[in-house]
Amino acid sequence: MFLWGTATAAYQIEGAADEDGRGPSVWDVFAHEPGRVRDGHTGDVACDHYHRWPEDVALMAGLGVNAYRFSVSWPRVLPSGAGEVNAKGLDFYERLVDALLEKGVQPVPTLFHWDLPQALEERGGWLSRDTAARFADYAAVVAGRLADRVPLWITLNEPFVHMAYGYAMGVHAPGRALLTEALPAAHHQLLGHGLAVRALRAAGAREVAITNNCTPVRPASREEPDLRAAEAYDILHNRLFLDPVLLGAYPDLSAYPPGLDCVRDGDLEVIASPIDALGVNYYNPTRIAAPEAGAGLPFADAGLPGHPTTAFGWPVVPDGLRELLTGLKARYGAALPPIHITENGCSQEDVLTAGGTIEDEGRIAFLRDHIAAMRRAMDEGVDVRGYFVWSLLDNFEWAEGYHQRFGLVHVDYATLRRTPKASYRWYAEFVRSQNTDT
Ligand code: GBH
Repeated sequence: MFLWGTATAAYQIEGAADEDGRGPSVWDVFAHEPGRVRDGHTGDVACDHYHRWPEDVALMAGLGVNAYRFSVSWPRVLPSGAGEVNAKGLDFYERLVDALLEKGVQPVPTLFHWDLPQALEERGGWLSRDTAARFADYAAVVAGRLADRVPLWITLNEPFVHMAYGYAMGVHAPGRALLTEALPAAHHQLLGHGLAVRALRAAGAREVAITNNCTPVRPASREEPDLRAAEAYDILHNRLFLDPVLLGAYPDLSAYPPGLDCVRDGDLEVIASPIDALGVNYYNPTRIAAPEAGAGLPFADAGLPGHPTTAFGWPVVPDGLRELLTGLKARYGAALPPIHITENGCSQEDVLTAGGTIEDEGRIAFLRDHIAAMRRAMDEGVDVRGYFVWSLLDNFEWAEGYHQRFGLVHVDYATLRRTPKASYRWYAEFVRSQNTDT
């Protein structure tokens, strides 16, 4: 059964930041620091999904999707990251999972979508090797409760973005700007992934995956410096997070001291623990040029002109999804597991019309064209098993606060009222038209 779904993440929708024993995460702390998030927005309330989840499950039932990717808030389950389990936190996810299953929606939980418990950040966060072990313990706790009902687990969401935005550039929590010295945050996340795969299996998990955001990389020109920069970006963005998982080896990082001198004997075997699927989040291709002299990074983003853009300014290049998927197959061959597109979508400035509707025709075209591109890759032999729209709801878009709207459902943040957009009706009709076995 091909999974047609939607996706969300805990900090972006749940709110209820201080309720029922939840501990603080790095995002609570970061968002409350002045100047970090646009207009000082925080996830304190977000979409209030923690209270309104029955309404959100009903919205999914109305959509007719057969899968929902959400994330589990680590500090809701383990308020200080390790040790004492908060029963009310686990109960919340159990109620959600049961309600989804009752509506025929397969629950696909992601265990880490960037909201590290603050207590672990204070012990070094992902720069510390210990966090990897704590992640596996947490995975075991959640799977101990839910493994019998969950068909597919995702360990990490986009470890590249968490490393790059959170540890290298400091524009996401925990706000560190270490440039290439952020690389240990890659290794420790990947080690945490591998240890979690083993913990999940031991707890009886059915299928396990990791979600990476992958991007096709295009050099800005055929000149040698641009080609070299594009290769560096491909290594740091794509291969750093896929080669060790699928091939058991890191790409050559000797050009980025201190590189990965934190890797210990045996780590790569753990990281390469077999997975059942690969989650791929696709937004757009990236065009890369040589950096300016003295820049802290070995590449520069050259922008990708000549395409329409989303409200975020990201280029809309549907065929990039086909290019990405066929490129993964060419690179990894038999080592590439079946793929789920775990996120794809766009932000738009969706406004309520006087009649109370939202006519997001641009989003409909975006989804239709990307699904068609995915199909072309499948026709070229790529094994894709699922597609999840980002996102079910408008939500807290990290450093952009509530300014970017990605939802199939509009959220009025003053009243928290949900209004399905035209794209919701389009996706509902589309999903219904699909054979369950396509
Ligand atoms: C995902 O990250 C996250 O998983 C999710 O939480 C988030 O809400 C969603 O996407 C939307 O942002 O500079 O024009 O080349 C996406 C990571 C990183 C993808 C930046 C697009 C660059 C666009 N993104 N990237 S551009």
